[in-house]
Amino acid sequence: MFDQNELQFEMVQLLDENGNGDEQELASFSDEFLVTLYRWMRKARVIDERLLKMQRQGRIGTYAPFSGQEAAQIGSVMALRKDDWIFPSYREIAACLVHGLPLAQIFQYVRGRVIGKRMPDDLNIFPIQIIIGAQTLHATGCAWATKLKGETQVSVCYFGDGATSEGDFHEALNFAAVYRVPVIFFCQNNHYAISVPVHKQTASRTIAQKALAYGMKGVLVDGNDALAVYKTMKQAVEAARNGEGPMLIEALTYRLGPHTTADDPTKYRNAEEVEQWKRKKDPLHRLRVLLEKRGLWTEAQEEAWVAQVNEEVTAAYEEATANETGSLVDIFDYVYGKPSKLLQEQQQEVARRKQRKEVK
Ligand SMILES: Cc1ncc(C[n+]2csc(CCOP(=O)(O)OP(=O)(O)O)c2C)c(N)n1
Repeated sequence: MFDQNELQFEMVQLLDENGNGDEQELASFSDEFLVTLYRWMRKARVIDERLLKMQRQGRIGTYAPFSGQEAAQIGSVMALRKDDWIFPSYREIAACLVHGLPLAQIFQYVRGRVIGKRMPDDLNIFPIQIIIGAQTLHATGCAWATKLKGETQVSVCYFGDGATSEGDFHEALNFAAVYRVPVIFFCQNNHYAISVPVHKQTASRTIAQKALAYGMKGVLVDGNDALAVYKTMKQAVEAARNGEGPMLIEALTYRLGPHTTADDPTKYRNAEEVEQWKRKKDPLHRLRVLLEKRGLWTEAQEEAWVAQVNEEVTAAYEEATANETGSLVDIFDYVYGKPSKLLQEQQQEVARRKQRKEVK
């Protein structure tokens, strides 16, 4: 009889909470790589904090912050080739930036501009997905197409723990494994689907173990350890490129902020839990300690880098908002190919309000 308690998924970790790890293993990462990785993570944190403030100032719309998840997103994207495909959800802003999406376009997205969802042709990034889990199927489909065409790109699908409760997730994994397509399912288990804790989403001890039932490899990795994420992803991508089929990676992490700017996390999480993750497990702190030990980073460099990123953010915002055109009336054009009667009526109502200068 199968006993799920016998299933032991050890968590891959290279760097502990104090920036220590197996010396030989850590020595395999070059100074240059570590600095680039840290600079991206610090940059992403600054951008996230600025976006949160800008939402409070009314400059952008509802926003889903990713602070706490930088190691999972950046560590994983850095293991990819530029032409590999990524399938982000609304929380994967850092992943998109590292894969090449300009910051000005992120502003267009968070300001609700249609162009914000239209990915540049030279980037292999699918439009940011809001429907939970839907991108798992798109990723499987894309990977299947790649395989049929004899191309070598790998598809990487990002989603949260909540998405694993959706039917799409199970269909996507099943199909991907049966057809051995080159796709990596990368779950950022940040412990909550809005207010619902992960233990109410699944009775499995881990999300990684779900892979076994589909006949693919599953790995549980410390998602706040950027080096462990990078190494795990590198192995998964190489295996997929070599025709070994899909893999499910569960990166255990924590969202430090609210689900979005529209909710209050104090209603469903206790302060002590959040403090623990903030103080002890911050992914930036852990990597920075290692950098400092190697003499690669100082407080002065940190300050200069933060100041530079802040300037970049301001410039990107100004670029994105300089020539904004369009009106609220236009959004109805993009809901269906052929608009329904109800939508047409709503559009006309908004147009009337626009004439009365009640909306833009
Ligand atoms: C199909 C679908 N159902 C419900 C929602 C509403 N919704 C938005 S975010 C969210 C929770 C998602 O949690 P998770 O998958 O863990 O991702 P996270 O937000 O933590 O990154 C839900 C239920 C949605 N967007 N799509």
